[in-house]
Amino acid sequence: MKKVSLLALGAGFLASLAFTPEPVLAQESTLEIVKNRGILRCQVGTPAPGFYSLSDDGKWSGFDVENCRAISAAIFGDPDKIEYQSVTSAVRFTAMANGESDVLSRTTTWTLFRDTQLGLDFTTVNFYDGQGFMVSNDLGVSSAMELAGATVCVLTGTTTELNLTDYSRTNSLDMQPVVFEDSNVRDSTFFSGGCDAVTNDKSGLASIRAKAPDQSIFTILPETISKEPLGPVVRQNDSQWNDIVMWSVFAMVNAEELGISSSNIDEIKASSTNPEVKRMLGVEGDLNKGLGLEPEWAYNIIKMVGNYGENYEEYMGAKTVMNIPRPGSVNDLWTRGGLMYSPPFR
Ligand SMILES: N[C@@H](CCC(=O)N[C@@H](CS)C(=O)NCC(=O)O)C(=O)O
Repeated sequence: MKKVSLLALGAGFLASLAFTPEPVLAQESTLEIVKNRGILRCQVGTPAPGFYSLSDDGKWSGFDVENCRAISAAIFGDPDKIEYQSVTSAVRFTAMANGESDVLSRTTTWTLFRDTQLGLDFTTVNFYDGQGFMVSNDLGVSSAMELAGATVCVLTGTTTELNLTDYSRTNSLDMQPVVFEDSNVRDSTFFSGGCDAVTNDKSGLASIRAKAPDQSIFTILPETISKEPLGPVVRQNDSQWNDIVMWSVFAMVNAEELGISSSNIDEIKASSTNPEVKRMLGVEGDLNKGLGLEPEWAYNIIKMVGNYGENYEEYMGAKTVMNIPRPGSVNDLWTRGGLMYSPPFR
């Protein structure tokens, strides 16, 4: 009896396959979910100057926020169809894995473990960084190697925490981690002398210092103890969504390389004879098709959000509180000796 019903089930299943011409997707794609919702859920961190700041009237801005806005512009032709989700570093990957966030754009380092064991995919790098230490000038040290036995404020769930342990062990420094989940508490503890040093990505240290009541009393030490390639993250096994996020960043980088900015884009769109420019801005060809977006997706990003260099200068550059000069750095364009490089728009 049992055998028969199983066979019947099998036959029914085969029959249903025979009458189902289209392959059925196991689950809705992130693009469909986002389009149907009409809002992109973009995860940022606890407010940190430069990367993701929150104004008194509830507006987010910053270098990583511009990735969220670029993705929104690419999908909706509107950079502000976004629900920002601000969670601590410690729970950021859980909020991605359980489907709460569509994308994570928040100073997150691409590592092998994170890329392969958390159900996530790293898309690309939008800021190359490395970890350092910051101390109060009063401490009188000029090198991390002088921090033997020092207490060091550090955020949990970060590569920072792991690198600190590695560095201390490698150099027999016996550093004493003082671990926090909330970056505000880490920062206020450091400012009030609760730790000898604070450690983070060097851009993160600039961001912490920007929050200090008196910035002049702190120094970032010269050592860079790790590689921290930072970039947006998506859930794995959604290749089209991965492509949308990745190519949204590339559109900003490639625009800079081609000399297209938010202010000159309309003029260039109307007059350029460069085929790559025409393809990228949706004047010619159908590069948008595979992404499932409108032909103007990249035009909208550049027009509404700007190119990579514009955003760098606005949030990270020498004229900002972050004061991380770009010329000749790893975050400059490859054509000027840096690592920012977009694959071709063809
Ligand atoms: N890049 C590291 C560290 C990330 C990190 O600590 N970011 C700093 C940037 S200022 C921070 O304090 N973020 C606030 C937060 O994570 O809530 C990682 O991916 O683990």
